[in-house]
Amino acid sequence: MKILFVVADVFLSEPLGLMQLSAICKSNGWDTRLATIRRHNILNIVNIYQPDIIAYSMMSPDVQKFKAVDRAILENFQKGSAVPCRIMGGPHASYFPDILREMNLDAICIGEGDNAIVSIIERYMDDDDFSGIPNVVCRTSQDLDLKQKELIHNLDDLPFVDREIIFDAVPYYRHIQLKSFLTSRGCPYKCTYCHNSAFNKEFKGYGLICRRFSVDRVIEEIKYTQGKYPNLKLIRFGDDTFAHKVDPWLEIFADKYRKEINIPFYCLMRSNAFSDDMARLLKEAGCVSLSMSIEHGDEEIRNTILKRGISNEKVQQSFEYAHKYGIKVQANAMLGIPGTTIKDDFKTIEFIQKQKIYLPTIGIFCPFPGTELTEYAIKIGAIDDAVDFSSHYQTKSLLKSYTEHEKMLQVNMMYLGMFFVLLPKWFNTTFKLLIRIPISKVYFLVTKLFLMIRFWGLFPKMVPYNPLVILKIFFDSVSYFKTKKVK
Ligand code: B12
Ligand code: SF4
Repeated sequence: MKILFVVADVFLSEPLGLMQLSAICKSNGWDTRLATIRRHNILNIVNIYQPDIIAYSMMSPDVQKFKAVDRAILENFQKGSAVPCRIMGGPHASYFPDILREMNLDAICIGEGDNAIVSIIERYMDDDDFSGIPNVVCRTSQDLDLKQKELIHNLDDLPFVDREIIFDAVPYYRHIQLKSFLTSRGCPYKCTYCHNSAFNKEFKGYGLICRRFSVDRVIEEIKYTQGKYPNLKLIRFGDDTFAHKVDPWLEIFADKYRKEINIPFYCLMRSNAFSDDMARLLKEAGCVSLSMSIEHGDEEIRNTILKRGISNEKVQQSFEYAHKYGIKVQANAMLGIPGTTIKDDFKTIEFIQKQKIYLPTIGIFCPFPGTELTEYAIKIGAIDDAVDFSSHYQTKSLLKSYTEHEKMLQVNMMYLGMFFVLLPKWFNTTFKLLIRIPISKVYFLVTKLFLMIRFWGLFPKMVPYNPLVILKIFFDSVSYFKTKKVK
């Protein structure tokens, strides 16, 4: 049984969900391979590899790219032999199940696919229908609602993720000294722009939403990875929120990690959980950098429209703790929130400026399907029901509530803001003048260069001192950013 996974791209941060699925398939004795739309000629790979199953893992901004690839595959097979079984999982299928019909797929997976993929393949091998499999909607389903749902109850039962599938697809990644791990699944918060609130509603009543691997299981996987890839110099914990409070799990983990692993790490945190004690514990364990989002500079907007539940004071304090313990922080913020104005965007820029942030990253809100904020944007008439969010990433706002001039200002604010917020306040007049000049493409280039340099600091030791690998990463980054068109 041959399974070809297809993703839009892999770029420095590994797709852990897919790597988990690949490990599960391999542990069942099935062969897997990965192809990326940006890097590979998918049609060639399909023709050479001859997969039984094509398993798409897709995010919403990539819908058009996947549809084009899928069309090409179908046309290719119409000329010859039987079409492989085509299934899809990941965020888009989970929150926009209409994709099943739009692409006429055999099945889609909503939510976790660890058991679903095994059942799909087994049924396929038995020439059986996919109906009734938990978390799966298939071509013959009457409607797109999930009838059977499940969550993975014991994460420790999962095999270690398959890293080889990435290295086979993008060989130079083998030399990257950063590797990602998960210590948990699920997030209890209700941020309206995030998929988690929708996920939590869908799977409420099917077991614990927030689950952790045991400390020993996490340590064991890292040791195994270290043994297999001795160039492991930096760890990225990809959990949505690495820790919610200083609890026994975290204390035991911090202690064991420091004693048995002792590799610097990066993780994602939330300001409300980042107390002095938390900062000290993480620092002692080896945390060198983290991501902690601000999202909006106005407390009211942050807590009513975005439902972050974090005061300005708490945000400020958390950055001070990070600073106190020498942890570098990357902080995300969003412009163009539905129901707000361009003046509110300026508030965000000014608020970020007051914080001690190593790498501020700014984006423009994109109405992804299935989220509460998208529903709100439709309700207040800021977008139509059928907004085309595809290919929208770091491009101008899709909201009707802004004029074209305001959208241009936002794009420039997003690009230039990332480094202007690090300058003293008296640069603000220059900033306000510069964002009025319609040269977004120039600002885009300047920002990307700045980001590349700062990422280097945020992820120390990620890149080996090997000129060939450094060049490869540089050109790969340029090629990656070229695909992010400025609209
Ligand atoms: C790490 C991460 C990244 C990494 C790695 C991406 C990756 N492919 O994993 C990077 C930094 C590259 C990234 C980039 C982006 N990301 Co991102 N990312 C995440 C994050 C935080 C964690 C992903 C993860 O590891 N999850 C844990 C694993 C275990 O779960 P999983 O990946 O979902 O996989 C499971 C299921 O989905 C399913 N499954 C997945 N694929 C398949 C395929 C088949 C066939 C089957 C049966 C099942 C199946 O089974 C898996 C195991 O249970 C998620 C939030 C989240 N918690 O999911 C956002 C998230 C996926 N990202 C998101 C977005 C929007 C982006 C960006 C577009 C930029 C942005 N900031 O807005 C970019 C563009 C990516 C691109 N096209 O290149 C959105 C997607 C929303 C949507 N509707 O598509 C999410 C959900 C966050 C959010 N805003 O709510 N991201
Ligand atoms: S804290 Fe992060 S992952 Fe959790 S719901 Fe909010 S945005 Fe999503």
